Amino acid sequence: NKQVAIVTGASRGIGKEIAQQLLEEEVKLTIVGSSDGIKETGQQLRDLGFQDVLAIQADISKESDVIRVVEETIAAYGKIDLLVNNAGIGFFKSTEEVTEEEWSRIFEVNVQGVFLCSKAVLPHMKKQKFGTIITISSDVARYTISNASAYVATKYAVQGFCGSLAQEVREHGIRVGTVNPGMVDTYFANSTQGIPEKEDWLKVTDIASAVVYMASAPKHMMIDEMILHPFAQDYPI
Ligand code: NJP
Repeated sequence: NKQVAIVTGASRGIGKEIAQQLLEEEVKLTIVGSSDGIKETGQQLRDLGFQDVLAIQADISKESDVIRVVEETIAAYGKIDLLVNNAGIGFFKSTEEVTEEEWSRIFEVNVQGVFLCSKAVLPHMKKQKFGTIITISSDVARYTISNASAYVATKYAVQGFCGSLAQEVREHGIRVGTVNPGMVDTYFANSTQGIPEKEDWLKVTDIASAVVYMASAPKHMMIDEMILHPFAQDYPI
């Protein structure tokens, strides 16, 4: 009886590695991305020999898209045991430079997306009295940084949402936790993965391993939060 998971934002970066590591654990998977790059990633994973990969192009900030993802997952695999809310966007600029559209969009994807995906899987997890929801938030939800007020605000919101949801659904056997990384070498905020400047940063494999550990914790154990930093990163404690 293989586990079934949905991973959002799996076209590239952290989400793609989470997808691969879950497949290595024999999890049946739906991967989600808003660009058609998600189809390519799905094909790459199948080319590695993983058969149970359903790649769906969907924008997690739109409820109709999210419902389609959940319906197609149920049609393919019959249940949902794990949701990994990984998709997220970010930009670094002064508060004065942030436009109203940029502010709205970052909240739509980072906060509303987490809400919509979590809401959509809950009935299926409640029915089987088991499920795990893991959200990739950020270490910036634990302190603050400059020139990222919009991004930081979304991650504080995510933290509040997940903590509250965790209490709400505990009686249904559903665990809700967050993985909060510092700087990770990905394509985040229009960056490029694998450039020499980011040699000391966390790697996508570090975050994916944390997610797999959290997801595979025995049912009697709850991991609320994992905070991971590059050893080289200076951060306030
Ligand atoms: O970023 P990136 P990461 N609907 O840009 C997808 C958090 N984090 O892996 O839509 C559905 O390489 C996009 O795919 P596509 C961060 O906040 C990071 O670093 O097809 N999917 C791509 O696969 C975020 O929550 C750092 O273009 C959507 C993926 O999201 C998570 O880590 C530090 C979407 C983004 O891949 C993963 O980000 C930290 C939508 N509307 C937290 N919009 C860090 N990298 O330093 C985007 O503390 N995607």
